[in-house]
Amino acid sequence: MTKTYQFPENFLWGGATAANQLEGAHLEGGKGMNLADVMPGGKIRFKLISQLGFDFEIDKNKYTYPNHDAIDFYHRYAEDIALFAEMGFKTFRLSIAWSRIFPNGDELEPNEEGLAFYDRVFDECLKHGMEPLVTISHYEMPLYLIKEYGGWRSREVITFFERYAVTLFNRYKDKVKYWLTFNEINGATHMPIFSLGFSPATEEVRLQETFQGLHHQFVASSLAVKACHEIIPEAQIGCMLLYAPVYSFDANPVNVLHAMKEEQLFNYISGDVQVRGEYPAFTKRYFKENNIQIDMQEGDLETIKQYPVDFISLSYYMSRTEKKEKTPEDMIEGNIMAGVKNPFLEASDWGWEIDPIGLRISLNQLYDRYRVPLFIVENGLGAYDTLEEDGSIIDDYRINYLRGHIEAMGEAIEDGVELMGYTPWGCIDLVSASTGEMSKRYGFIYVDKHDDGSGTLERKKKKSFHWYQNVISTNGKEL
Ligand code: BGP
Repeated sequence: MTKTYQFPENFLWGGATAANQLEGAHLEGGKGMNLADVMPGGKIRFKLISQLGFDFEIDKNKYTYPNHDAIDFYHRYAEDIALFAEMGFKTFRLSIAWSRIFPNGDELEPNEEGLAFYDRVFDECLKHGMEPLVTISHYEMPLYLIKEYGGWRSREVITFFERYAVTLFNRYKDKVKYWLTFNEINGATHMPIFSLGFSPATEEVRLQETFQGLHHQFVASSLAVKACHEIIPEAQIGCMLLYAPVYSFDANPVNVLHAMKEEQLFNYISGDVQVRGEYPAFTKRYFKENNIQIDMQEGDLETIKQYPVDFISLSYYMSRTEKKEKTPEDMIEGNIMAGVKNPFLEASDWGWEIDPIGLRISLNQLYDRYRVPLFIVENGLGAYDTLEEDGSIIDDYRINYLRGHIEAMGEAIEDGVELMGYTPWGCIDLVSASTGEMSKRYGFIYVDKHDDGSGTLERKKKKSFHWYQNVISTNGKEL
């Protein structure tokens, strides 16, 4: 007999997206250009994400820019939200494009047309009984802030971000009760350009500049938490971590220690600062040994201490395996967070190792360390889908992936973890962040749009649409 799992009565089932990956209409409604608008699609994208010294001075005629049109959610949001409602979503995670609200980023007054757009989107969600879960910043910093201020290198950006966040809280205080500050904030060490809006010029300055930029974001995030609690006392605001537990390749203590250090660096600095309100003890030695001197202003550490987040949200796609001495042949290819190949795991077509047990481990680790509620706001399988002649899409591989991860969540809840909800990534097919292409699909809803820009944009329900609908209506009892 298959086991059934007990999810809390008010569990927030839903799906997740980000503005730059689905809205399109990149120059409509008074929106300014942002980071995603200048990130080309295709193989070059993957290179640029992790490359040092990326300055956007590339030959623009050589590339495509799929984020410009994306899947046109800007005009089709009502149809899409109705489909989410049909699946039974209790919540819908989306982000606000900063440059729709402040086109350059440093203006004093917001763009009314941008604010009005999200009013319409939130009203549509609420009409269907769906709670909006809003990421304030998801890889879409206004380009002007990047070019004129150097992105999060600059301390001044804290003020602009705070103004932006306060504007959102005031405007949407009656509509939005769940907020997230920075998407995958800890990803900055692997994908600086996405998270920080700049990429350090050389290896020598990489760590110094990355942690300085992160420090600015930590302060900005705390100020957003403060403002959120003041303006919307009943709201909850969380941080967002890119979480991948780090396994040692074997039982050699040298490798175990190495994996532990990677785990500390990648998984715990951002969590400790935003939840415990302090830099973890190990950073003292790490910063010293790596010549990192964070320029802090008086009051920064107090601000961080005083305004921790209410909950932790995380993306979970894979685990990572590490050993101290490795050769290129040891590595798993295609993954942004390079690690060595784990012989026990299968990988997706993009080299992301599939590991549902790793999710249970992650949830236990996070809950043990922080004791605040957790929310999985991204998880899923990027895959090539085939549109059959009769118009159907039989995505059993996606169903199997999600089933395994939902079972792991059920186990973690039995372990004692407090889990608020689950919003699988890309609930409707959208532009991939790492490839900038459409062919890496995550959705329950297929969108007729292709890597070369062609397609009717028609939406079609995949097999997983009906499967997930049943998961939600049985509150996770039928998987
Ligand atoms: C996360 C990002 C998302 C998203 C997802 C899947 O890192 O927060 O924006 O795209 O990963 O990644 P990809 O689109 O590269 O498959």
